[in-house]
Amino acid sequence: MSQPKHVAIVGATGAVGAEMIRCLEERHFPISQLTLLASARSAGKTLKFKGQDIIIKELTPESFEGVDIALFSAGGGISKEFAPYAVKAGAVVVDNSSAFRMDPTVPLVVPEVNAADVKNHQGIIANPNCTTAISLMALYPLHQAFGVKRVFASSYQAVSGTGAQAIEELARQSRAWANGGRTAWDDARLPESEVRVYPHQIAFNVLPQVDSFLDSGYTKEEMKLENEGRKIMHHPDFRASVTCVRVPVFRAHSVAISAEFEKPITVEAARAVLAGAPGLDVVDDPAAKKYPLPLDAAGKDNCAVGRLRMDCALDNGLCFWVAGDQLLKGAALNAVQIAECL
Ligand code: NAP
Ligand code: 3JN
Repeated sequence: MSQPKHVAIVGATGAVGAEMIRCLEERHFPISQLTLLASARSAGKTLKFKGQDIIIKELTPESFEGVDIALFSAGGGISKEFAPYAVKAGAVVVDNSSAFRMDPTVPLVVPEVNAADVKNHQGIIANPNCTTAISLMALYPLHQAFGVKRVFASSYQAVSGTGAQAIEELARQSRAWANGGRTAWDDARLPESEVRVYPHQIAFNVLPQVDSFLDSGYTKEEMKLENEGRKIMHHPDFRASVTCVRVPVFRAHSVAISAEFEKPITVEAARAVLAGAPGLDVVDDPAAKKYPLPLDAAGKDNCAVGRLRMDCALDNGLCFWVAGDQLLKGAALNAVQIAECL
């Protein structure tokens, strides 16, 4: 039985922070004290943990005295500035941002893939990008069996991936449309004043942009599967060409993947491998219209994979569709699982 820990959550009021509190509670993480940290805007407000009100404190360099494990989820800038204070105070940081992911001294971990890397930490362990984590839940077991060479993928990313303000944006735009007295089904454009978080209206639309563009034409988000996937799978030659798309879904990301493998693969052999993979459900009965849906994945710890079929354009290729709750496996749950490994 491990000693109860003093755990701090940085970004406790955010979409991910709220799920971290819930995961710690539901998984009975051994906690002696929970410190909730956010910006000055939230200081003094309370959040519930195990039925008790906990007062949120403003994040400062002194916030980490006596803290054993600090779960960071307040963006890369905050992680870069404050994680060193946490480490100096003796805490182990599990960071949700990209600030340290590609730092060779920082393990980047999906416990179902590379839990053993946790022990190499020097104070900071990074949580991968949500689309990467969800994709690897299905891709890694296939890689172990068949050796993945490269993937072509498109993501369908929920607005909660952008945080609390984007959830409100989709809800507000949907209400504005419904309350707008529209008579024609194709009259879906809302006034510019309704567009505040994304560069374009998200309700009744899809946006082929997640994060900012690089000189290559890909976005930063699109390169994470290749870069982070190489590190997590210990597979430096892995290649991924990805298009990330924001869709008007509240919660849970989906990814359509075409993967090319070294070894011959069949749908039956792939299904058998995926059926034995931890943290993954196979939902694949197209004749009965059963396949993974973000609505079904929302709120669930496990990711789901389906639509398995031979890829008709690749040698040794398999197409599949993965859905997973990006606030859970893509962020909070994965972070708490890493803390459990500690
Ligand atoms: P969010 O809902 O916008 O929440 C942001 C959190 O950061 C809030 O708790 C906020 O506190 C806090 N914060 C902002 N400025 C701060 C400051 N100066 N000092 C202390 N705390 C501050 O965002 P989110 O969706 O939870 O995501 C947070 C981060 O997690 C992202 O930036 C990303 O790096 C990572 N992440 C998110 C997802 C996802 O699916 N959403 C997935 C993977 C990784 P206040 O409420 O006081 O402003
Ligand atoms: O947009 C999404 O669906 C996921 C967003 C993730 C995110 C948002 C802001 C900054 C990240 C991330 O985890 O990769 C970051 C970051 O790079 O820290």
